[in-house]
Amino acid sequence: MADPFYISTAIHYPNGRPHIGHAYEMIAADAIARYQRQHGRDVFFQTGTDEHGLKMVKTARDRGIEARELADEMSSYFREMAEKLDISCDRFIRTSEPEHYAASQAIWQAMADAGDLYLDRYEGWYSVRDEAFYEEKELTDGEGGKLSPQGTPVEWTAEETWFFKLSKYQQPLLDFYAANPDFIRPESRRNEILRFVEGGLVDLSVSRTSFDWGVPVPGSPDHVMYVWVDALTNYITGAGYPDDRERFAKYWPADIHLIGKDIVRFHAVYWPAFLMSANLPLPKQVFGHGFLLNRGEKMSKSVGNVVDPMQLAELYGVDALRYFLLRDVSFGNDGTFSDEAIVTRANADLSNSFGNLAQRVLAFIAKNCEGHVPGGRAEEADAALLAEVDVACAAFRTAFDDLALSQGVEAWMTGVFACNQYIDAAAPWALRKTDPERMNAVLRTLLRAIRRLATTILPVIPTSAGKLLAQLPSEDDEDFRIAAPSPIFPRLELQASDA
Ligand code: ME8
Repeated sequence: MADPFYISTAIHYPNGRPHIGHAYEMIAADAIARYQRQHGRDVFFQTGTDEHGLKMVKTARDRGIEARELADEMSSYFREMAEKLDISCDRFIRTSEPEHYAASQAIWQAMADAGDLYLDRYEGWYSVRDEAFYEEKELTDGEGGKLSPQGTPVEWTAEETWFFKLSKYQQPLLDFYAANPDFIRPESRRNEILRFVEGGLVDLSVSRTSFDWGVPVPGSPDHVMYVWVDALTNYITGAGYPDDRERFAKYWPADIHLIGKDIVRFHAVYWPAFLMSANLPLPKQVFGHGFLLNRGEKMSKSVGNVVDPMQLAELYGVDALRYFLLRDVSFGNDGTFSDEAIVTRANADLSNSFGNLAQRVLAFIAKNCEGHVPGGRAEEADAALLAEVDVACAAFRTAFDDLALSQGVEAWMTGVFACNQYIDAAAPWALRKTDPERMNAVLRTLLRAIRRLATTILPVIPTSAGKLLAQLPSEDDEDFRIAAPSPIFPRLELQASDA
């Protein structure tokens, strides 16, 4: 039976439309999921929307609608975006689903049974934008008042709430990080979390009474769960917790929680502590990717530089956008984007290099060989090229196994360059009259190389690599006929997006 592989993205707040950061995270997770599927893993890939909490309540109130209505409307845009960007998720979860309420109440009950929840009064700072509690020592003074470490405003809150005994898990967490050095990646995020936990953990307020848009706390009808408790639980809801034991045993613990760098604390501190308390296995890895910057600038509604990923996909094509994001952003670090950068990268790599290579070879065979190339006379250069392509494809796989996505794509390009050098040196068009036997071998070699390269890059650009593969013969097909190719990687012109 295939080895299971569970990957999740963060679930996104549907308090507004999706932005390019959301798209980036889904695309990265999708490339990993597709890659693992291609290599035989039984993949479960989950994404979705995080619909509770004060931020949703306040946004809905400002629009004069109910939180549920806001969630229904906005969640549908996230789902549409996932479809548009070819995100191959197996489940799009919404935290407003009844099944998720049941899972959240079950983990709550397990934490209560462990003696880790107690009722007390909370007084402290809360950031609605981050949906996070902060200690006084973490705050800085801003113009309009105190600011969280993320630079968002905080407000003083005081209410009766349930507390989770987070302090009890300080040492177990430190022991766990020490025993599992790859639990938090990349290294910089791991260090950040180690410092935070070593600094001491205070118990966490995990319920709210001032609004009712959330999962009801079992046995406490006036309380709803703190949004992060139910949000994090989405990962096990999707894996079948608590009732579908077979499914849960298969997919849990998750292999990768892919999230952005701003929410590593929730995933690498709170979540494992909740799971330890409920006596459930911990995820294998939390990977905190970097942030996308618009021409080097942080995106924000007030600056007005928030970019609609659907518009970019519309202007440049889904695969050009996917390719750019995975190739140009060093995975784990921040990265910057602009219309020019997308167009330059897609034209250089996809249109001029890979696309042009495939187009030249296929068009030549369709036109001059009636679509069919017999065996021909092989030379050393042919095996040398295929070996180079295989090295490039193996380097792609090694990098993808290690989540070094941009390095993987870069390594793949070395295979494309090798083909372009080979075709220029072998010049099959010149051989047509002088040495057709040799020409045939060269074309065959190129068909093989292009096929291997297209197969390797499928997880990154699934539609266009799929279209190309559909035009190529499989390696052992002797009856193939190549038709005049339709161009797959058009040259892009710079457009005026909002970026
Ligand atoms: O944090 N570049 O939701 P969210 C790259 N609901 N990634 C970005 C980004 C940017 N500019 N801006 C945001 C939440 N992200 C919670 C998660 S999970 C149980 C609950 C990433 O909609 C961000 O880091 O604010 C996060 O991983 C994801 O987008 C959703 O952010």
